[in-house]
Amino acid sequence: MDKEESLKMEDLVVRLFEINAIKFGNYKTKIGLDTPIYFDLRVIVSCPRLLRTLALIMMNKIKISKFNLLCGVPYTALPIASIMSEKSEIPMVMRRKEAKAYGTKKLIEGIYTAGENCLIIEDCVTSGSSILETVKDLRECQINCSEAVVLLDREQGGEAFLKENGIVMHSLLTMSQLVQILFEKDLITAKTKSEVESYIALNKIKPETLAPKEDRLKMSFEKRIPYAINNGAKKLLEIMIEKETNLCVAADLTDATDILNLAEEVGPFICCLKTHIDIVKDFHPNFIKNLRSIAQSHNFMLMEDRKFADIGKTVQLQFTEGVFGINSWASLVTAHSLFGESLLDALDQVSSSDTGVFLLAEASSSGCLFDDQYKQKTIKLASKYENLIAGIVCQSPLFKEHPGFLQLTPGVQLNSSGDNLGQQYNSPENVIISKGGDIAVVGRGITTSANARKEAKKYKDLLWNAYLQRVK
Ligand code: 6AU
Repeated sequence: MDKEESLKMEDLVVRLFEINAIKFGNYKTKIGLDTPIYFDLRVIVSCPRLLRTLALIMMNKIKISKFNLLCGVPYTALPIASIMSEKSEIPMVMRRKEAKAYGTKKLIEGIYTAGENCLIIEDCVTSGSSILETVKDLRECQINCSEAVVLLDREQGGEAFLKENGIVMHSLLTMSQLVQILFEKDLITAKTKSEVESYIALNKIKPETLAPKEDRLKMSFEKRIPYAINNGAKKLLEIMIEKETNLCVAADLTDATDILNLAEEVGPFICCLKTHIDIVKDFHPNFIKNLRSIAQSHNFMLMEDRKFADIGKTVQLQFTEGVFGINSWASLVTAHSLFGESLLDALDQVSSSDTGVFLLAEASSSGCLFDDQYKQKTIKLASKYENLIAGIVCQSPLFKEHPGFLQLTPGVQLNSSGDNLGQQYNSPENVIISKGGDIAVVGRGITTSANARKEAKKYKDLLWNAYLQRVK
């Protein structure tokens, strides 16, 4: 046994500190929390002996022989799992972070059979959500996962959250123990130690905000309300539940009176009326006044489909100024993610606390340029702005694990598969059940029908029944 293999826990902590795997300052965790202590074990691949020591200590923490598979949570824990596998001769499986777009599309690589018991290996646990993501994919392959061994428990709720999801976590160290050791070894000051301790005490993650992150598609709208951080999304969900409707009508008419008449007709059956205010020929502030009063009497929200896409300053002006003064009446607006954080910061600065933004991640139009990377980046961006973002405009279930966001899906019609300008339509059932839509946007399917009221009722019933079937 060499020097590293015989390390005690406190020596291990010191070695990790020396290689800069433990940092103090202002950092962000993977799930976006600010933290005065950051644990980054990736560097350990540069210290093979220490890596081996850690793997051996982790192996001794549990009775490894009861498992017939090992799986490290990608990526940091993969080398630790590899060494544990080599030492114990228990085979390993690997979870892909993204399914391959080609070939087998497998999420779990390696040889396994249904019913095998797999030990999960992870470096550091904050909420436990990374472990659960891995477990979810393993469980989909009928691999049993009920225990995880981890180096560091940040004591922020991960253990309880994992327990709720049927996983017992064995940790080598808690964050409090870690700072205590560093303090005793004179590597950090009493001030730093107490900063970390008060951070731990104040930053517990509530398990109920994490537990159902599994699949919004299976959750009822009632269950999703607590996850909606944005007030616009919250209000929309409340209206949807009260009126039993997930229909949004696109009032793409050019005459103000026609829009008001349409709003009166479809009002009882919708949760939201969507406008393109710049196509209205006879726009007048009175029109907005009347539209708002109809919205109030039938209890639906107004969404301006402005699709903001510009530098922050211009977007602010487009939102608040000009003849339309959008921010004074539309509590929901759409925006492209193309201009990134600066656009959302700009909107945030001039939004009321009830404004909700729907971010475009995909379009219904044929040949549009959104690629997979752009879609994923859009979801990531939205997750950083949970206060502002009410949902995502898209055509597929891109964000199953965000129950607080609503999926708004346009391109819905019963009697047509498209128009002559690239629009593509799906049926109401398809949009809700297969494509993941929470709210369907129907424009010409209703506005060009002889009886908008009757048609809106028909779409409302079909869409709501599809939703009920989805969550059943
Ligand atoms: O049902 P339609 O085709 O008459 O109208 C669909 C409405 C229009 C589009 O501007 C809008 O939905 N839309 C959007 C939105 C809402 O942003 C995105 C998209 O990908 N496709 C789409 O049609 O008002």
